[in-house]
Amino acid sequence: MRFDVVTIFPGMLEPVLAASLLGKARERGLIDIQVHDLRRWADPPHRKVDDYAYGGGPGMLMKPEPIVRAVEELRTVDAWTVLLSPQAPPLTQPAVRCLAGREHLILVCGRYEGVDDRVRDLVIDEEVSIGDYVVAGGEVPALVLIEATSRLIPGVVGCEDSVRDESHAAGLLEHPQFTRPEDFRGRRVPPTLLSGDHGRVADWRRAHALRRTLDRRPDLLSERDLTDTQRRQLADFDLDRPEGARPHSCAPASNGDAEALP
Ligand code: J9Q
Repeated sequence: MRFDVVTIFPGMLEPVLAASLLGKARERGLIDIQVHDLRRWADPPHRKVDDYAYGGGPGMLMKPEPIVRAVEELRTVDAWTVLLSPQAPPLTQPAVRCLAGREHLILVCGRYEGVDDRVRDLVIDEEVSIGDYVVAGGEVPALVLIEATSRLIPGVVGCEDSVRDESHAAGLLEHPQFTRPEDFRGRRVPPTLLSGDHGRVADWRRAHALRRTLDRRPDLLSERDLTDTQRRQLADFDLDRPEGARPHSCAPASNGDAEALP
């Protein structure tokens, strides 16, 4: 799979792409990632890539010419061009799977003030955000997209089991996990996990993945989606140490921002 990234900050991406999982996948020729400086397609001598917005207002927009020239030069017949921007639905694992099915992705990193809107009609196939929060530009979002997509390419993740497990458990959070020592500061590993009984371990993990999901991300699972087995597992939970006893987020419990909207 091939990625071409177009950015005004190429230096932000290279060190991350050279490290870890992605660096190894590139060395092994499983993915080909090229980072391009947008200024290469901007007019000399100043190579300006931004300009004021018609109608006025603060901040600069990305000029259309450099981006359109870049995509027209980089695109192949199989290319799919993605603009990283906050003005799009957030990326989900199904969307990542769809992107991973492409032969060639061209990723255009936007900046917060935005791009001249004509770029969208002319060369953008899809717009992607990574979530509802503000970052300075599309560079970190592009890295997120590349890493999430690359993990689904056969051979990129060393242990294929971990990719399969994650998709198998899709829709549920991971169960709690423990490594040595058995007793850490008086907190013991749940005895079932030490029992050596693979059936009981698997049941424990299923039950606790369910409890953790209902506790932390109830939005992922509505009551009516539960199977009979899951209802039984829930009834069996011991309630001395509810998972929800400690806060897991600094965000308001409900969507506090949304209720302020008209
Ligand atoms: C380009 N905030 O934010 C979340 N996903 C993408 C973005 C983003 C941003 C500014 C510029 C992308």
